Formats: sequence, C-alpha cells, structure tokens
Amino acid sequence: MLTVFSDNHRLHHGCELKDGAVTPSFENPQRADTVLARVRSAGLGDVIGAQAFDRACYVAAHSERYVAFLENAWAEWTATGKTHDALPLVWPVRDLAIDREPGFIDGKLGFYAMDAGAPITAGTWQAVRSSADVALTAMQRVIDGAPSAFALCRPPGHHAAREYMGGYCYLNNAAIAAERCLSQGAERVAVLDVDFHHGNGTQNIFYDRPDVFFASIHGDPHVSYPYFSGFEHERGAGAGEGFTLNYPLARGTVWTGYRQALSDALGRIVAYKPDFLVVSLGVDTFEGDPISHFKLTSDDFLRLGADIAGAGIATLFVMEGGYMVDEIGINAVNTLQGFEGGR
Ligand code: OKP
Ligand code: ZN
Repeated sequence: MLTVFSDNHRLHHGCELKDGAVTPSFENPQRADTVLARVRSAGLGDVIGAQAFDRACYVAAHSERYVAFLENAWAEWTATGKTHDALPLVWPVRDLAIDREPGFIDGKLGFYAMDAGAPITAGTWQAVRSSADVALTAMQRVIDGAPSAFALCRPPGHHAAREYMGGYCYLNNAAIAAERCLSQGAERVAVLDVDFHHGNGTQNIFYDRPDVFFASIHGDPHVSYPYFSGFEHERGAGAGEGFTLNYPLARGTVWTGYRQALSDALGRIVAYKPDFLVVSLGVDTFEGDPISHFKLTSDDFLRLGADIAGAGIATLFVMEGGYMVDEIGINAVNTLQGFEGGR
C-alpha cells in the first residue's frame, strides 16, 4: 500500500493544558515519525510526498472565513506582542452571540474553537495545510484506481468541523478527501471513524447530507471526550437523516464488543454502496493509550484491517489519533497490513 507523508508536520508542535499546567501536547511530531518508521521497517510499500492542492479543496469542507482565520491567526496573535502558543479562553455557548465574528484575535480564537486543545503556533498553518494535501494526494491515487492508500496525516482532522477547530484538529482531512471524491464524480462516499474519540467534526460537516455516510465507533460521550456529541440518537438531519450512525461503547471495551459494532457499521456501509470508503484511522483504541479507554491489542488491529477489507470498497486510510506509545506505528501498520491480507 502506498503511503503519503509530508515533513511539514514537524512545523506544528503545540502545548496543551493538563492538570493545571501548560505542557507539550500529546499530539506531538514523534507520532507521525514513529508511524513512518514502522511503514518503512514493515515494508508496507512506497512513501511519497504530498502535492499542493488548491485552497478551494479545503473550502469544500469548511467555511471561507474559517480557513481565512486559520491562515491569519498566528500573524494576528503575534501582532499583539505575544509569542507563545495561541489558545482560546472564551467561548460563545448557549445564549451568547454565535452570529458575529469578533474583530480581535482573542475573540476569534474562541469563536472558531470548541476547546483549548488546538493551539495555534508559528508553523501550524503550514503543517495543517500539508496534512490536508497528504489526504488529497492519497485520495487522488484511490480515485485514479488504486485499491487503497494511506494518508499519514498530522495534525489529525476529525474533530475539526465546518467552522471550528478542537481536539488537536484544524482542517478535517477525511472530510476534505471525501469532498474530493464527490468533486471528481463519485456519487456516494462513506466515512468510517475508528478513532477512540467521536469524529464530531466529520459528523458536523455531513450531518444534513445523504451523499456522505458517516459511521463512528467511539468511547461513550457520556464519559469520554468530546462529551457533547456522538450519542446513539444522533442519526443525521433533513435530507441526511439516517446517513449518520454512532456507536458509543463503554470504557474498557475489548475486541469482541468492538467487533459487533464494527460488523454492524460495515454492513450498513456496504448496503449504502459507496464509491469510496475513507477510514479515519485513530489507533488510540489501543489498551496502552494514555488518554483513551478501550482495550484493543496490537493483534486486534490486524483483525480490524481485515474486517474493513471485507467490505470490498476502494479505501483511503487517514491517520487520526494514537498517543505517546511506541506501538502507534505497529498498530497503524497492522491495520493496513490486515487490510491487505484480508482483500
Ligand atoms: C484527538 B483525537 C485528555 C483530555 C482530552 C483532547 C483529546 C483529543 C483527541 N486528558 N483531550 O480524537 O485522537
Ligand atoms: Zn482520538
């Protein structure tokens, strides 16, 4: 399987607030480099760089003003004399004004964010843009006839909605790839999100549409981040009703329970008859993950890949989460090799 990768991911290395202190983010450059090293040592296949895509490809999944915010945020932040990572500190919740963009960077940060988990740094935009280009480059290979490809994206994307960032995510790489399929002539695309955390951003982007089917298997939001989406009753709206599917699972879920949800989701995806499948591949479902609560083993990721291959759909894998453990390389590549073995 071909892997697409960009060195530009290293330009983004932010902080996060943890236990009352500012510390280096769990979402660090070492993650993608660990996965790349495993791609190479396991002999998964060729590794190529990303092509540059037009900004319009990002605006297909996001609003124009949000993309402009991401492009300009660091310059606006440093113009106030600050040099540390930009984080939001105020949000327009419930009855506060959500209908007007603030004119000052501190307000814009809250307006365009769901949490304080997506720091903006000097290199963030370049890394974010390259991450989307990685997804687009790999997607194009599949559109052009490859049975599968791996977009080794960093930063991840699935928490990024049409108009807000959060949870380490800025541009939604999987959604941008799905939009690319549609603009290149596909009629239907399915996105399967197997990251531990609900893919609220992808759900947001396609919630009222029937042309992209979204299924997510994740930690029950009653007790797991992102807390405010991913419940079973969220099934799409309007023309999109029935085209969103959520499988919230209990903390401590092991492969047998996970697989039941996966089989159901894959059955629904096959019945939808998509032209392409995009998998938001988070490997933070691993038993050793420091911020997640499922108990999949490294061998289970081989089974995950094989089950996905059983759907028989041309598939793009897009890297999402998986943190601070050497096994993220093994687990991501096991999924891809399980897929190749299961075809
Ligand atoms: C991004 B992805 C943990 C707090 C949660 C945000 C998690 C974002 C996960 N102490 N922080 O879905 O892997
Ligand atoms: Zn995650």
